Amino acid sequence: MAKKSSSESEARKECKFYVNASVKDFKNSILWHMERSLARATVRATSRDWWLATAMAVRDEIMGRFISTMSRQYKANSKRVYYLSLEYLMGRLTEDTLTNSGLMDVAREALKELGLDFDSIMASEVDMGLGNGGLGRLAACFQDSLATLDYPAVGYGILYEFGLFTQSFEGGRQIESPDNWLKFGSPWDIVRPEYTVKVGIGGRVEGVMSSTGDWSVRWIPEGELLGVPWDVPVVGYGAGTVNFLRLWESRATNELDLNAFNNGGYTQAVHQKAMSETISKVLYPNDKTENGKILRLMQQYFFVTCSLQDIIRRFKSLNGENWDIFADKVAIQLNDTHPAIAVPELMRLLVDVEGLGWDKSWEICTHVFAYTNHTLLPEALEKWSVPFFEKLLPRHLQIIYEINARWLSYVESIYGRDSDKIARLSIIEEGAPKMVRMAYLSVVGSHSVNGVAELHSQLLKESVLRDFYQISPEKFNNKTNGITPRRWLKTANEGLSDLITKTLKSDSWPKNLDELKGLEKFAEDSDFQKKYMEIKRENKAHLAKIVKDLCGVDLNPDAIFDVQIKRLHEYKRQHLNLLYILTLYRRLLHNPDADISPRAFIFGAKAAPGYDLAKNIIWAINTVGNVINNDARIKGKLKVAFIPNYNVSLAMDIIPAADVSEQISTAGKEASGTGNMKLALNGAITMGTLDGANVEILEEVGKDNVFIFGMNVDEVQKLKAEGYNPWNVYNSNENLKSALDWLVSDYFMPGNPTAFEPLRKSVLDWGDQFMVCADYQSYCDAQDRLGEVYKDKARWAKMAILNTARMSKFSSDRTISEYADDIWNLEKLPPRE
Ligand code: CR6
Repeated sequence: MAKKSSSESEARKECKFYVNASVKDFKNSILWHMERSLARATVRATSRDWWLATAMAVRDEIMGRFISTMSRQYKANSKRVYYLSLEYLMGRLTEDTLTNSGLMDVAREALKELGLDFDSIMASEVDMGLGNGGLGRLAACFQDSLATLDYPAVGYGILYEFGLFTQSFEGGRQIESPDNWLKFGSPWDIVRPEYTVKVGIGGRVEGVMSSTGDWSVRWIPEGELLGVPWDVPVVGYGAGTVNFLRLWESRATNELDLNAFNNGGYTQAVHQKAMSETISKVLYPNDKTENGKILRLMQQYFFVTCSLQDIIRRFKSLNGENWDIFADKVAIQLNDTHPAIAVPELMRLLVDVEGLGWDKSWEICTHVFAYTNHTLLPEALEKWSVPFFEKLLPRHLQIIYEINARWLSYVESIYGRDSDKIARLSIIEEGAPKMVRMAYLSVVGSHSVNGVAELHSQLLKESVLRDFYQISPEKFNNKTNGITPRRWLKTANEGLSDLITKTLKSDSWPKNLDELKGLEKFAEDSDFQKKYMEIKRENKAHLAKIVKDLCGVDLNPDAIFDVQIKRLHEYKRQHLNLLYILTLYRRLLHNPDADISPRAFIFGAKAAPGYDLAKNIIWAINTVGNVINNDARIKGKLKVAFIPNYNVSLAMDIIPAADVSEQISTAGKEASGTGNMKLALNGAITMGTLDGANVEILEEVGKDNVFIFGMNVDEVQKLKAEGYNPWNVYNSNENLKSALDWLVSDYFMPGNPTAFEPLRKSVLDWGDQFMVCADYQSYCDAQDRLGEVYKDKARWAKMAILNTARMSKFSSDRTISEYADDIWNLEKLPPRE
């Protein structure tokens, strides 16, 4: 890109790009790949062919930067951070690479000269959806920031053959189908067979005597498989640094076990091979963790041992056996407890394989590891049964017991023989069966424990990890999540990006988001307001087309686009939103001329396939929506669209078009949220509870520029303690009663009035765990207020602009800088050119 430069303004900072290509060269490169890589005549080329050829052309441009980054980092022997995450929700890679390498305008022009429409060509790329939601997308944003800030980093994970399932609706109900994203390969994955590693599984532990008479322990695995690494380049903004994700694929050790084959065991040999290759087959589709599935534990161990072996190989190739400096060269961040098995695995590799003593190895571990917690929900705190461990990882179980014994004797040295305390702090939970508490293992094995927003980090210390905090308060810290402005503003919202660049007379804001503060002074400028809202309207019109296409629903771009996009979960309370929709609908039926601002309620959400209530909520929203959308009496003032198969690419179309951002979780339940940040950055006004990062969004934008409602954490806890009874609210609130009763009448589901009984029961008979009834009235009031405020166009525009202007705190560059300074002690290694 490297748009017009410093001449425009003294204040304007140069934003350097390290790759350059002319439109002509780029076009030739596309044509070259079309012929030589794809063996296609241009007249026959499909959109997918054009996308592939374009991806290959831009890939060519960044490969040099990729190699120079690796050799720079190798030569400097600098410390690196290794991010261990079971999920990466990358979305499409081509557009992002074009943005970050500065070739977006070049590629656009090149395709235009070839007579092609850039957007529809780019749409041929299948999303890389190797994650469930916020946690996986955060990992993706972090990779972008690490590279942009020139930090030496590798992201480790699994190359799932099937990403998060594809969602469709049949009669309004969710249907899942496999996401075979790799079916035709990906131009972004580069295989590195030379770094293949071996992974043991099962078996037994043996004591062995060394030649010097020392007694040691050895794990004799029963089976073995291979981890084959695939690298995905991660281009930083400006392409000064190109890091990579290294994703492991599981393979059988031998193509086929020839012995078994010769002995007539052909099917057994094939079966074994298939088993080994099952490990990296599919991403588990629960956004809060899966407990109890042995394959899941195998996935965790598989990617952890592959990654640690890779880290040790790299360390040794540069530093030999100088283990004293291991922690000066290596920082490992555990993204939730999913990679917690890394603690005993690194101990095993150091003690059993490298022959280091226990104490020395433990010191290394606790200097290297840091753990991020992403949720307080009890059902999401991972525990693995001891018998599982015994079967799958017998040596690791021993090591965990040893870690625990030492840890508990330390606890005893502080508190004496307080058996209650000891039971509470033990890594092993007593019971039948005994369980390994992975969060405790992570805390004990790490030097840093962080939450993902101020409130969440505070609650961690007060609740789930309270006992640990009392013993080691210095470990605990907060790192409020962030999002990359490259993808979530520059790429997703080109109209607004161009306006910002012109207004600030600077194109360096994607790398220095604080510059957006410069927009504040235009918040009341009517000319700027007009331009800003015109872009919003264009984005809404664009989304309306997509919605028409995918849902068959007509949305009016002048209506309020009220958006709730996130996983479907009771704590996120999509059903509270639905109750307001029902309330509004009822109001309109009573008075079709009521002066309300027309609203389009837009949802995007996948429910975990086994989560029945979440699916019931989807069905209810679709069913109610269908009735509302076809009711001529309300004159189109209300529309409901549930966009199927919500994913990163759809988010990039929805977010720039949103007026309202629904962040309505029960206070204390949403650790942070990151959609809230993306939406506010794009000028959507938050309708939210005082939960997660909403609290910090409020601090940044000011109370006049967000709608806050409902109980705060203290009030939630107080009401719970007093004995909350949702029936009391129901019986005393006519509107709530009517909405809930209406839902289970013949009106929405003729002949099947009990279809949504589970939803209704969950907020009444079953105790309303997430306090939907308790917050109902406050939510409706806030929504009504919002509808009134929207009528004042200038006021609304000012609010939206101030949201954009005041979001800089939530750049993932800020988050990553804090991790680097406070946790990893990591230095940047920028290119010298
Ligand atoms: N579901 C939190 O719920 C947070 C992200 C990223 C979550 C969400 O509030 O923003 O992590 N937690 O930190 C887990 O997945 C366990 C999420 O994505």
